[in-house]
Amino acid sequence: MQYPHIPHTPFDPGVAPDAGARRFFEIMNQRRSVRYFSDRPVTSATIEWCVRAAGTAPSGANKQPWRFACIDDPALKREIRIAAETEEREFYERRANPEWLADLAPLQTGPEKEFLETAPWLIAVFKLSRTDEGSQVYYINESVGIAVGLLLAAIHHAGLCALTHTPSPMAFLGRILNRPAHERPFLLIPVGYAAPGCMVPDIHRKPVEHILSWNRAI
Ligand code: IYR
Repeated sequence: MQYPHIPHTPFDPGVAPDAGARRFFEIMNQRRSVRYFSDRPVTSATIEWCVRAAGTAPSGANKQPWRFACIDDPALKREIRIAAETEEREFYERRANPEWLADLAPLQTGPEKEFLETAPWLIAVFKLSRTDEGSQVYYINESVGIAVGLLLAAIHHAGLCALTHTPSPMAFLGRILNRPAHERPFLLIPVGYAAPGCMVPDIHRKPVEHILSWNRAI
């Protein structure tokens, strides 16, 4: 059986590949996770374009096993904050082991999650354990992880900031947001502008030699 195929249209960056790749790196290298948000509004159209970009991600058998629940309702944000802080308190006081807490020390995180109310938008990312029609999905974490990477790139490209937040466990998200059982919480991403004077930890990215290996390991 023949399935329809269409000609591929290459994307033309208008510059040489190395210049294009470098330009993108230089934009992405300015991205930082932010924990202090301004309440400055962001339009729903902006959020929609970012989600559309996320939805261009490749996925196992093109099942697109993701859903992005976008929340700007203050009462809902408050409810999510309260539930997340309950989990976070448990994490910081009991669940996290000393090594984990030591690793988090430079980030100065804690159970208080004010950003869940201050940021104009929360994007709750869900992974689908089945399609909406009930059929199988494949490589779910890989697929949704790639989609979130594109989402973060789009948010950054729009001049906005985000935080990949992982209150754990996140079952409360499905409950509060009324999501069906085949949608499993993946990440909670506040989106908006950084607060004026926002500080970020002085942490650094690994040099390329530490993340890139050519051919075989020596
Ligand atoms: N979910 C907690 C703890 C936390 C864990 C990791 I790994 C981080 O990189 C940052 C935080 C919290 O959000 O505070």
